[in-house]
Amino acid sequence: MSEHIHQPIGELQSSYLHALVAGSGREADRVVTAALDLAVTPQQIYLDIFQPTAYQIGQLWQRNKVSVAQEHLATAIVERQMGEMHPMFRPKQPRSHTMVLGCVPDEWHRVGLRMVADFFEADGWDVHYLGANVPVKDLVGLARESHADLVGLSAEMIFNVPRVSEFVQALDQAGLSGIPIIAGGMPFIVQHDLAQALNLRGSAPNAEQAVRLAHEIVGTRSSPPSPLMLAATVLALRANSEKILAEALERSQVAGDTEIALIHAGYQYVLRMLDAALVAGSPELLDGQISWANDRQPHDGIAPEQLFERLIRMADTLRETLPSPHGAIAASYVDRLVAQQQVYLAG
Ligand code: B12
Repeated sequence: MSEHIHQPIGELQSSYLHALVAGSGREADRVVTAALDLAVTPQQIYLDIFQPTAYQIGQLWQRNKVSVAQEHLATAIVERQMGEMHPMFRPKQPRSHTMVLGCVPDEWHRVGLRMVADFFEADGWDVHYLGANVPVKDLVGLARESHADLVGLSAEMIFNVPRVSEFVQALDQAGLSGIPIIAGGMPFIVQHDLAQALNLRGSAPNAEQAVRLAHEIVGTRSSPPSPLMLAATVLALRANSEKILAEALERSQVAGDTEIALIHAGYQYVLRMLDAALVAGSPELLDGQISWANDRQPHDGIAPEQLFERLIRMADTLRETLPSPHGAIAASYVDRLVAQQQVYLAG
């Protein structure tokens, strides 16, 4: 680590380009590890290492200096690493906002949109990322079903700009014109007023600015869920408690956690506490549980690190098992415990 300590991000980026051109996933991993060791944030790794490198690979391909195979391999490495880094984009605070993200039909460049998705997740949004080449009617359908607060479209190729207009019209025809739409991709970077011309709420040249734009559009406050919504979340939690328990246990087993009876009892306890806190509409009600658990659980053979991992697993299970937005609301209560346990571990 010390030999890298003065290494500026530009140097890491050129090492990364070198690794990708050589098609070496292992070398690319070493660059990411070095960056993380230097406390470069995952967000900076995306924007200052992955994104410019992808652009350079494009230029090299354009000039016939790298082959299609090299470009495909490079992109596959970036996408693999993004998948591995995804847990680092864990939300710090929930927002109970939902967004749907998709590339327009015949748009195959999905890496940029996936970055946007991770940035929104870190910002606490409930994100539905659909990837490349999404049929207009299906994107509209999901926007309706998920009660999306925002839709984000990606169009990298100029010839796909008309598909953006088609989506705007389709959303309008479905009676959903109230859902704001933002977009991104090369045409929006080149032509700043394109979003306006297409009747969109805006565009952004990168994932960080996309989140900033979204805040301007839907507001920055993380408004707490209404009492009615909380009541519906409690019902969803109760109706799905067995499923949640089974899923969380399975995830624990897959992760190599073997003390199943103990974990089962622990998760049951968490769900009961969560139920109570949701009924009260008060995540603060759970706060004392963390110091209690850290005092008590070592006597049951459970280390603070294990508690941390298990809470994360429960939060993820809630988020992914309960229907939207109940998953996000319930998970946000457990996320609060995860954050407190993180502080406990650090201190
Ligand atoms: C990888 C790649 C591919 C891969 C994509 C695979 C995948 N899984 O995504 C494949 C092989 C499919 C491909 C195909 C093609 N490609 Co290509 N490709 C690239 C390359 C090298 C990298 C793309 C990338 O990953 N960029 C990195 C991301 C992070 O950057 P980004 O997309 O700009 O995203 C950021 C912002 O734009 C913004 N953003 C993006 N989406 C959104 C959405 C919202 C809502 C918001 C707010 C913001 C936002 O935020 C993102 C994150 O910060 C680019 C080079 C380049 N300049 O991008 C060429 C490039 C885009 N491709 C190009 C070409 C020509 C093609 C093909 C036509 C080639 C061919 N003959 O088949 C096809 C077209 C396919 C199609 N119909 O879509 C050209 C386009 C040139 C031009 N004048 O438009 C480029 C620029 C290469 C070049 N220099 O010549 N390509």
